[in-house]
Amino acid sequence: MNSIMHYECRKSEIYPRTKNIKRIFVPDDKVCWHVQWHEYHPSDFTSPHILGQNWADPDLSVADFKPQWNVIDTNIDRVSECGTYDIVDGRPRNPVGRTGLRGRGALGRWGPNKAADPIVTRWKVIDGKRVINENSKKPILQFVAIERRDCAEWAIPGGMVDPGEQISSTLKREFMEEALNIADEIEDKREILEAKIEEFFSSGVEVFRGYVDDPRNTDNAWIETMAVHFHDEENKSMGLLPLTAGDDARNVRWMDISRHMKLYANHSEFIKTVAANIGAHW
Ligand code: RP5
Repeated sequence: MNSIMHYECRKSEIYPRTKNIKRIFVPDDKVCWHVQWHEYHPSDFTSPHILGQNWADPDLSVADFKPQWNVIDTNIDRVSECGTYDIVDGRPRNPVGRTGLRGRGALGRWGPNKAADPIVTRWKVIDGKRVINENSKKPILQFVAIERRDCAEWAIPGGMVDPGEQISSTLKREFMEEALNIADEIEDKREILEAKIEEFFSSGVEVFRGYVDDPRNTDNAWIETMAVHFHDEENKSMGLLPLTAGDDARNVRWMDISRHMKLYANHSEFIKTVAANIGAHW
């Protein structure tokens, strides 16, 4: 029995980034596949914008597309952190349960879609002193948050792992694209930034690995991530870099960490772990 639950994919009737693709409402007690629900016949939707993309799987009807499930399939990681997932009617089945929609939705891969989330933190400092929260008496930590262009929600600047890419590279690449807008920098400055990131990202602490409660998840495709924490204790490296939003981010900033943050998907759970690990205010 799987103890993970998903909520975000059941909150809204309309599928993200569509006008009229509707999910069936799935109550909590019907999420689990083992609970019988004979009337469950959700729509089947795969966004046209992913068809034919080289970063996405072909349709399962394509004759020479023969994915190997639950293994590293050539250079695509189709292994789930949730354990072995079932293949039903030729399609991977979401290991957490029903989502109210079949197909891949807006996700590129059938089954697990692997992402990486870099959590970059520094202490909040004013006039050279760490700011302490008066209730918890703990210092306030800040992390680099981006405002996602697709839904205007604040999030960790994560992204999808490219085929064959090391997760350590995805973490750096996504951070540089979304929080530093490295693509728009002139070559000299880009090289300096890359060197700084290389050094700063050389020591990270994994805080989460597994299923993301992402609103795009469907019955046949879902996001799994590895979230890694990188901390600038003395506010001397990353803490000083000017942030510039780029790529899928329309804004970027240092955000004070607390239980009141409203973040995309279940990103606040990852940040909560970071705060607990480091003894920061939550
Ligand atoms: C979330 O979506 C992951 O945790 C990651 O932050 C992000 C990856 O998707 P894109 O930002 O590439 O759309 O589920």
